[in-house]
Amino acid sequence: MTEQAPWWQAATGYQIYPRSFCDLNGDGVGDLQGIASKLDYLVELGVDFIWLSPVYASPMADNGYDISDYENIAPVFGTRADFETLLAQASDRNIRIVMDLVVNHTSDQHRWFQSALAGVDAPYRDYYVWRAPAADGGPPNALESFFGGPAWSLDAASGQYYLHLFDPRQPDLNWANRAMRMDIYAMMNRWLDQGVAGFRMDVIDLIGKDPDALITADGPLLHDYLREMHANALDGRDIVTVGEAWSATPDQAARYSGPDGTLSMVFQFEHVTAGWDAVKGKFKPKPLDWRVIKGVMDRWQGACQHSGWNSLFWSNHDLPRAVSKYGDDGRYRVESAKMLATVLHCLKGTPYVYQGEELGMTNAAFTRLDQFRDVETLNFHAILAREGVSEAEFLAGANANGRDNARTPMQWSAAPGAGFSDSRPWIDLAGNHDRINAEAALADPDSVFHHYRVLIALRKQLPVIREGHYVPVSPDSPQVWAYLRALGDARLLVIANLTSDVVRFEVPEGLDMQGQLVSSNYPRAGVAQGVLALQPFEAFALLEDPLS
Ligand code: TEU
Repeated sequence: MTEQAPWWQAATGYQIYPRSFCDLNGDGVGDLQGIASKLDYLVELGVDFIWLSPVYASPMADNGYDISDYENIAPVFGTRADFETLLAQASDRNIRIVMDLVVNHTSDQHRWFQSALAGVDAPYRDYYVWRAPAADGGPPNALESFFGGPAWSLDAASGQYYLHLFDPRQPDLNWANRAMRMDIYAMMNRWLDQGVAGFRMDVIDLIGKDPDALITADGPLLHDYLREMHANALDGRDIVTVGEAWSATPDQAARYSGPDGTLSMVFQFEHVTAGWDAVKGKFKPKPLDWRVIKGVMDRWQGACQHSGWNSLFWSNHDLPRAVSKYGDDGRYRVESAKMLATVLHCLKGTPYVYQGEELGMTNAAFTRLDQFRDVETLNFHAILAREGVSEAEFLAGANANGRDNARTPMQWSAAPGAGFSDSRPWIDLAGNHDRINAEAALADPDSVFHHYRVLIALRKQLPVIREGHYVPVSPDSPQVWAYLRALGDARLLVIANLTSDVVRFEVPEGLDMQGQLVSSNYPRAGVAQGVLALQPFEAFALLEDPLS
């Protein structure tokens, strides 16, 4: 890494969904003290920063992504003092904390919105997006919420509709209002001045929306606002920022994270939405097509080869568990979880490990609708049921792609409550912590955990991983993902069998390498020559570096 490279280009992030991580105060919901009690576990894993999903005051309509007070901590998670203790104890361990910035919308319980409800001339009224009804008295236009249904709700007192691209309890902020923007920047600075190491920016590509033109993502003023945010809160600080941008495409990468960009990187989701039914969306998932996924990754690696920076992730709190979605959560759970880790962590960019992914935690496979907690899932169940989707069909979709899959309690041990809580948890356990848990993983040198630990360390050790050129080797294969990373004389060849079959793969001319196996999930001699018989979900990384 050249000396001026920012710290986060050699770093690995770890996402914590606080309500599901560790409950120390016995209420069945994770808390800040619980997170602090697990910092040494994160030190062992080797991660460099935590992306902490929202812990601000919130009525929890969307589990904290509906903020009612940006300055204070939700009592269910603890106190401001608990946060400051966590920050200090993480810092003592060289772990930075990045907070979740949710500024596309607030909770409807935020004082700004409550004040705005007083009338059309109320203070803060213009901090939100209000429109007169359409001629027929209905919503102003056909904008739909991402959680289903209209994106407009009527405020009967004023006869106006307000915009909410998510739940009606999450009114969109009006980014055209300069005073609102300045209040947001001031809030950001207060958290950064306290030592927060940056922000993950919730649906940041929506803040430039033009609702009258039916434009939500990537709106005309998006990058104007981001430049203003950068100038007023981010510039000159040694922080990391990652914008959640579901609309982002490779050709936009440089606008976000290039030399004239405003963010360190974005979370793009083309590899996620490629698996959704074009009409019925995520609850009607399509069969996995690795050629599409590899194509997305190839394009993003190419787009950020020389400028801009990639985030790298399989899962987060909104997505199904990686091993269930992209691997095999049955017979080959361990092998496929390791394979997914290898192919992701040898790419160029900053990897993010979602809590439990390092254990190979799986989807929940709930059998009853009353086990689901997610507002998006429950909203869509009501909508799709009205459209005739059967309970069984919806359950299958929710168990395949629903957000609750990632929100089952972290599995710390084989104890009855998985070591997550001594009380009944807010959401059911996934039901397999007897064999999938951190305690067992730490004790097993061949566990998924230790495979992640080695990969995370490799990123710090090998410049070819941090900086190397990315060359796809098997772009057209539906079964194998092979790629080369090259930096100077150093080469890293990554070959992965994406299937549960034994697959024969012919190593292309010029890539028959002698070298050192730096990562593998099967015993294999350290060469890659001729035709290889790749075992189910076999993946390895072979380093050839005359200097090593
Ligand atoms: O998610 C944005 C978002 O669009 C996703 O919720 C997406 O619509 C859905 O998961 C697709 O299935 C962010 C947060 O990550 C999410 O948890 C919040 O619910 C949402 O914004 C609103 O803040």
